[in-house]
Amino acid sequence: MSKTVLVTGALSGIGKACAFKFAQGGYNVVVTGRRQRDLDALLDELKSVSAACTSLCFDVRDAAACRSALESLNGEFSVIDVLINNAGLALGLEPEYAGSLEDWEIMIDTNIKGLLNMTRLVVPQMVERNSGHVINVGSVAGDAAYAGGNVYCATKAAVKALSDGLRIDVADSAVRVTNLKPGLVQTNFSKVRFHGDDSKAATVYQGIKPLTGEDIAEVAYFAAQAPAHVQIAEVLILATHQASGSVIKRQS
Ligand code: NDP
Ligand code: 8X3
Repeated sequence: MSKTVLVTGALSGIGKACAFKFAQGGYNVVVTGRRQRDLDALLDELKSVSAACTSLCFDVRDAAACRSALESLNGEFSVIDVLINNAGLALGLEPEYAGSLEDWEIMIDTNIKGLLNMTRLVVPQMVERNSGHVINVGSVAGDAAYAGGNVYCATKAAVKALSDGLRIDVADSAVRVTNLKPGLVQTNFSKVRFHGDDSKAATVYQGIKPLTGEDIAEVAYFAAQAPAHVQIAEVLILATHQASGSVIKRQS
């Protein structure tokens, strides 16, 4: 019987690439996002790869919406074997003393509390079944702060702590926990960070070949497909000319 993966924030970037990679690998796929019309279009695309896919429309910050969306799953989608906590964002790159309180709240509510909402709802069944895999999308930003990264970096450091904590809490079961820590990945990420400013977003990837969502999906899939006794606990994935969150060698 095919396994089922649920990917949050699957409408673009890393999440979308994961949805396709797991569909190609024969998984039943549950994609989640915030716009039903876009989810319908994504399902049309995914159905050319895998017949077994469905969508859930909700905001990961809304705990009640997360719950009712998950409760609506049935048939081959009702048992989630792999949860990919991917939905997340950065907003702003201002110094910590000058940032936007609203941006901070959105990042904390999405990147930390949204991930917790999903973990709290999905993992009890995994523990009960003694089987399952949680793949959290953290970041190199969680390893060390970089200029202007402050709150975003803190949320990704929290993803590391929550991944490590969960791994301890499920260690007496066969549930596995992976923290993926990408560096520069060219997605909508920077456009969102700069509130829709395309030209500012483009400068982030100037002079360096960035990673793609597909590069990260390959690693997520590798972790999920590892033999049951192998737990890929954490992976740092950087572009070749990136050495850390703040050391990036650009060609002029
Ligand atoms: P994208 O902006 O392309 O994708 C982010 C996805 O998350 C979108 O589909 C977005 O949906 C969704 N999302 C955001 N907020 C919510 C919410 N409240 N509820 C539901 N869905 C939401 O960027 P990436 O693919 O790059 O980002 C995916 C993850 O990867 C994030 O956690 C990010 O922090 C992390 N990451 C990204 C890196 C990069 O360089 N790109 C590097 C390291 C980590 P919507 O369109 O509705 O906003
Ligand atoms: C996204 C990567 O370095 O822009 O998490 O923070 S970075």
